[in-house]
Amino acid sequence: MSAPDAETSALLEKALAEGLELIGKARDAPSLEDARVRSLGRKASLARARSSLGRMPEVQRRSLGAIATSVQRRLEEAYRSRKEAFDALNLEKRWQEERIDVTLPGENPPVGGLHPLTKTIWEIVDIFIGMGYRVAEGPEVELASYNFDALNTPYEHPSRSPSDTYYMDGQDENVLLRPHTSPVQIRAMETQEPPVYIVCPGRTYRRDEIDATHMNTFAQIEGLAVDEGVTMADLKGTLGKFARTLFGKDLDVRLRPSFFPFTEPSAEMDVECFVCRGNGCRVCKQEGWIELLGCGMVDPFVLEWVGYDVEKYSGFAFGLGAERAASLAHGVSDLRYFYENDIRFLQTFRGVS
Ligand code: 2U9
Repeated sequence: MSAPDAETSALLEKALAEGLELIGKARDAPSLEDARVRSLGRKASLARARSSLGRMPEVQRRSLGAIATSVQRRLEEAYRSRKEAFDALNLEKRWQEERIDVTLPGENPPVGGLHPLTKTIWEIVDIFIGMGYRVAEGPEVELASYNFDALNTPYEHPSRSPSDTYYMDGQDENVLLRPHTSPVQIRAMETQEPPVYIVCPGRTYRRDEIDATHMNTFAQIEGLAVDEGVTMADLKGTLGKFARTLFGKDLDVRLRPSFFPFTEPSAEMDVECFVCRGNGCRVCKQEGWIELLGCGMVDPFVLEWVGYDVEKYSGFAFGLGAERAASLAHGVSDLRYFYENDIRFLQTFRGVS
């Protein structure tokens, strides 16, 4: 063996011994990678030995080349088996760290619900649907004629005053935010002949100082029944049935005379206090009765305005504030709670119908 052959052969032996030692000593994945670079990389002894092969005669190149290949294979094999061991170890570690108990109960995502006011409105509307009524809706921005003139409230009437109603700029007091849902009934009557049995829930607006019992934006539920031969007895029977369905089936109701421009006669309907049954308590302010709604027989002026035959048809109408109904039903002392969107308040109604 010539001198360069002996040198290369020694280099290969050294490459194998050092490589196996480096790989064997590696204690984790980074040090194994370091060992791989140092024993199998471009600057390793093995690579240097290989490069010297090119300068040798064919015979030596073949025999030393075979040795170099076998050194390379043994190093690669040593590297591979060590790497597999580390990978398995790493997998075990990750499995320990990332293991989850699929039998644990899941987290309940927060579930939304209907606003208490919406629930009350739907509950009230539902009672009337059960009695054969249909829901009618209309615009919140209305014409003064539908809000007032059609409802027997002429131009001089104080309820038209710009100071207590929201008029639209530049509309010469002809367009405003509706202060009641009554124009919805006017529009409904304009498009159909009796019989009319409708309930009209919706947002309404009045210029009011906000306090525990007043809002400038609130919700009303009004209703209208027009047919042949409708009387005050129908009004009392229908609205009494409604009040008892909402507050308690054995409760008494009473009508007290009142006044509205669009009904004649007009009345307020009280329901016996569902807390004290008429004895007097904090809820009914010692009255024994709770004021629930306003109502009356539709003034013939209103029926005539929409072109109905007042000799043939008569009707009754009613109106109530949704916030007041909801506050009574749920014992809420201040109407403002319904509009503050305080999640703590709203959450107390979860699941309550
Ligand atoms: C037409 C004819 C008549 C609707 C009526 C009331 C009595 C009433 C108030 C209750 C509390 C308004 O929200 S509130 O401030 N409403 O007392 N509303 S009769 O009468 C009508 C409606 C439409 C065509």
